[in-house]
Amino acid sequence: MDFWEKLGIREKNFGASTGLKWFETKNEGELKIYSPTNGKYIASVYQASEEDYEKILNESGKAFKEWRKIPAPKRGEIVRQIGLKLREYKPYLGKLVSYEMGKSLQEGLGEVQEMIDICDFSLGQSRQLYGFTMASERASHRMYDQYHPLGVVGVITAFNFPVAVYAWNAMLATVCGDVNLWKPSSKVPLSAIAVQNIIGEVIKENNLPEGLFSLVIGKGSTIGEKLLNDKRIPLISLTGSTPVGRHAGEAIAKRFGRAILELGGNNGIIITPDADLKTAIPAIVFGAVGTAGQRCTTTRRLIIHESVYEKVKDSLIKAYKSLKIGDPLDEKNHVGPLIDKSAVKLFISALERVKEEGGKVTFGGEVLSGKGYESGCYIVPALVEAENHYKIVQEETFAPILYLIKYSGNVSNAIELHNDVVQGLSSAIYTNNLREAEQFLSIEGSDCGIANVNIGTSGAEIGGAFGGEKETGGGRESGSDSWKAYMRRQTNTINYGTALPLAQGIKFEI
Ligand code: UN1
Repeated sequence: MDFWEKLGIREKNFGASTGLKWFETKNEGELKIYSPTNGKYIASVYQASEEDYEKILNESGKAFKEWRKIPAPKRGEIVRQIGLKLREYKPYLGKLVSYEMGKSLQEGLGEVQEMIDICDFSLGQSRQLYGFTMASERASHRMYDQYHPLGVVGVITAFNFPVAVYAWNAMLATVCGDVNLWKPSSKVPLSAIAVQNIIGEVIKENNLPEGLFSLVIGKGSTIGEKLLNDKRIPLISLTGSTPVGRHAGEAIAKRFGRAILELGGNNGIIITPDADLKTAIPAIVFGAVGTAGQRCTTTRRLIIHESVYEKVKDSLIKAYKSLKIGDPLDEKNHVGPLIDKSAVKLFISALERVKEEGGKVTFGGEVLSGKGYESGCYIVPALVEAENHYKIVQEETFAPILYLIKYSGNVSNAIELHNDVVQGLSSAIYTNNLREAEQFLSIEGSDCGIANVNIGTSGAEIGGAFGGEKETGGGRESGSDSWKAYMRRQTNTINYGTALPLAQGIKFEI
């Protein structure tokens, strides 16, 4: 397979690196990676040891002391070069992401494009790490705030976005003067190794220090726990499920570390009587079955007005019937496999549970077998008629199950149902009625971190802040002013006068 050789993936790979240096530990177990697309073995990764982890942290600490002194625009230049390399490797890396994770080739390439875009964004940001100047209440005083680099940033990523989410964090952190330690999901470590190799070229060409970009592939129970509890890591950005995030958040809070948590979503789209179904239907289908329902932004609930319910349901059934399921590297297919067989089990058991609660599977739900489906990870995306209060509907099942939920009356009722879940990541409304749209975006509207009108819930651009409320964890990464989370803020007040006026008018004379 030429594409993974181009990316420096070998038959056996090591799991710990500080940049160009790789640690050659072999006794911590070997991860064997099979493609969910065809069940075929790809390559293996030796997991990192706790000793490797310590060595990495040592290097990172040293690298930070150097890197923080480099002017931010010069740090931006390094990120610009990473963006150029990614452009060069995009066809190969996109393909590897698709082959290792199982998302469509278009989406694999899209992930690499997100990396490129965040490099460009971060380059611009590198000249804009500014604070405010405030008017001091005291004469001859100047007050302002400034942002300083934070230190080692730990980036823990999930299997569903093997490369993009790392870049959202790492490229910003890099221009902010931080150094990165990446722990990718053990389900997709090869894509991470490929990225490490690509960045390695920039490290080499610029003679950058070891420890600026480190990678650790290892067990959650050892390496993961060390990261969470490590006082030398002031910020951890974690993408994962709500239970994982709850555990991580507690551990990080205990040591007063900072966390950017991007956890589960239970994203809904409201379809009002005024919705333009011509654009709504493809948006819903892409949102529900894209990445085989394994995005945190996947559309999971459709809250449909009763007057258009049957019409929407019929259109969706028709659209779902036309979906081509199969090898995601074959561009004619719309839906690839789930990540592994345990994900298939969760899909099946969620459908069982919704039936027990009174729901009706209107379409799909089968596990596919036979030619092309040998991996056992291919399923038919499901449409399920359900009610919002069902326990299973309240949960995030990481699979393509779309719950069709009926509402009556005005849009306030739909919003109430929409917000009645514990998660708060992404949301959307389809309507051509200005009042409904504005209400959805108002203080009485969606309680999510992302709220859209007439587009779906997934596929956010990197320019906006990404993340959500409630059990989604409250973190924001990527665009807007998310960069601030990767720096420490300092308020500075300078007295350039000859007197000592105190704030709040307090008199103190000696
Ligand atoms: C995720 O699923 O963790 O908005 C991230 C989207 C993508 C990112 C999803 N840009 O769907």
